[in-house]
Amino acid sequence: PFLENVVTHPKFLSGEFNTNFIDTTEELFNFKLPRNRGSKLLNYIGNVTVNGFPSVESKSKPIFTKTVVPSILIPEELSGTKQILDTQGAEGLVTWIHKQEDVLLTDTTMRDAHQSLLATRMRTADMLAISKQTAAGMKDFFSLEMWGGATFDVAYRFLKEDPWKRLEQLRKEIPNVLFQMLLRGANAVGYKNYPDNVIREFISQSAETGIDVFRIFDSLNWIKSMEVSIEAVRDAGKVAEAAICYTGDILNDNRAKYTVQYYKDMAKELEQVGAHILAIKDMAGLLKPEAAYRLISELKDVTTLPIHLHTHDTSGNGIYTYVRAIDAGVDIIDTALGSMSGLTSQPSANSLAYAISGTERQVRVDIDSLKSLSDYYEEVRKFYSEFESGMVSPHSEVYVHEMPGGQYSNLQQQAKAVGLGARWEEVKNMYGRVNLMFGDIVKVTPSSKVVGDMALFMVQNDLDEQSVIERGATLDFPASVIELFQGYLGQPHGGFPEELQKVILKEREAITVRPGELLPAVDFEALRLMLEEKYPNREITEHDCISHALYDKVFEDYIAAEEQFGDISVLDTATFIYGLKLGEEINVEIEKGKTLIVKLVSIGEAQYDGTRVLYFELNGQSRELIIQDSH
Ligand code: 3PY
Ligand code: ZN
Repeated sequence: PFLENVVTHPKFLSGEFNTNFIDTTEELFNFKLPRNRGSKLLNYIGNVTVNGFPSVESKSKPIFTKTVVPSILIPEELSGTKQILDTQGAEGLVTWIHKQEDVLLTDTTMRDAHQSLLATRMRTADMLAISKQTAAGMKDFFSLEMWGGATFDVAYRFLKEDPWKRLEQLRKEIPNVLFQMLLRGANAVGYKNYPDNVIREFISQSAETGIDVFRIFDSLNWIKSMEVSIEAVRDAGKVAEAAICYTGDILNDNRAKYTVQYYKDMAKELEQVGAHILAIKDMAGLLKPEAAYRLISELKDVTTLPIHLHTHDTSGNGIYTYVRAIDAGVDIIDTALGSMSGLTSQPSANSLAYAISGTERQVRVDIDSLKSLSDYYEEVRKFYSEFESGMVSPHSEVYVHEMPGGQYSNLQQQAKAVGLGARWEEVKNMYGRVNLMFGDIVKVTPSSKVVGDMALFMVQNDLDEQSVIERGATLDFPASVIELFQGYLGQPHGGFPEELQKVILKEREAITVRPGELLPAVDFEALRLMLEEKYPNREITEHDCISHALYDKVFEDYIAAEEQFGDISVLDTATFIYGLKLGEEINVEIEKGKTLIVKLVSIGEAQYDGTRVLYFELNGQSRELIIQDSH
């Protein structure tokens, strides 16, 4: 740092210095910033080494193979669907989609795949490392779903990184393929309805920062809750992809609540309210192959919108479903890279490409690139193995419990956290029963979370359908359950079961209007002033304001972590999750050209006050750190 201070000093650069330049220039000895950053980083490493990472049980750091970024040729000029949207607008893009004979693909590796397999824990660094290769290797893809859903709050909450930065950084590296996000309509990227101006502001900033295609859904399929979002996306000049959430089984006459006609009516209405593309969002993977053929064929009769199909491979029937959807004329489908596919994630792009090769409709993939990209993620996935659900083969019982793929590993973490890890089978079973108690509702975030909360509550308290009603007056139902039955997430198809609603609400009133009509607008100017006052050392951005409006506590905890540890996104993932082993040395590039060499030398015995002394070497200098052991 000293030499650096010298050679970057204006006096040195100007050449106007003499032999006492060093002695008389005090600021050359000002190393505070890097030293401070180093200490913060050591503080994080020391903490995670001693206390572990939330919900990671393994005590010792496994040995990982170094990830290898594949050598995919990166052309100077890359042009793809992004350029079509940018030059021809959403309508132009839709016309282009209609002209394609091939089936178009959306890759979900950076969003739904890790949300569904790894409890959403994949860090930006692991995506960014392969972003240029992604731009080249997937240049013919329709889009990359890389944002939204649970990635937004998990980034702040557990990864201690800013989701907006992820979007900015990836956008810079991948200029050619449309970026797609999952937007929960009036629930944005959260678990509750927000005021309309928050939704508008969030969409406008997402569009500005790099999102092109917004897949908008409502967790109860209530179109009223989707309209503000659809309009805001259109206003931003982006693509409004409105989704029908698929539940039940259109081929089963005993599940008569959600029929083909129900979905057709919904499709027509979504077209009327301004959708550019129609998505079928099969979040749990319940759409059986022949049902897919029938549903898409019949939807094509009532709408001219391109159809984009999303499924999860939990049952193992995903590729079969896609093949039948392709037969029926589906326009776009969602896949993940091989090593991040299958089980609760999307079906594999690599497998699908082989499955349909030689048939009439093709997918435009460079199979060698897909293989290389997949190989990279095969190694990356191992860093996050502690967040895997333990599912190792297809689970056909998903047709019974109907749990969304994106919820599976997350609810399992939640069950562990409340001490129900060993009763996971019971929780899953209860999940299906709660759905029926609730009147067979659409289950997708956040309604799926409510069903999950109720299932955990019932298992924990040894309740069943009958005892909930009988003992209801004395039960403290989870807040999310009360809010659902109050109508704060909107209205389900067919209404709420009345008897249960009374039991849950007790004296509380329920609403039937759109919650957004009642919620007061957020005053963003006042919010900015409040944040500026609270964090005088931080330059408050528009992104900070909207994030605070969505998640005040999560955002403030993130800022606190950032103040305590600095920017920990620079750490490699193995160290981020497991800390350092005794004697281990790592290089951390804290910014371009600035590397810290960190070595853990010793960990002292726990003291009477629960602290331990850790010795590190930081760039060769000994550093002592006192860490509170919270075990
Ligand atoms: C989400 O909203 O996060 C989902 O993935 C729903 O399927
Ligand atoms: Zn999904």
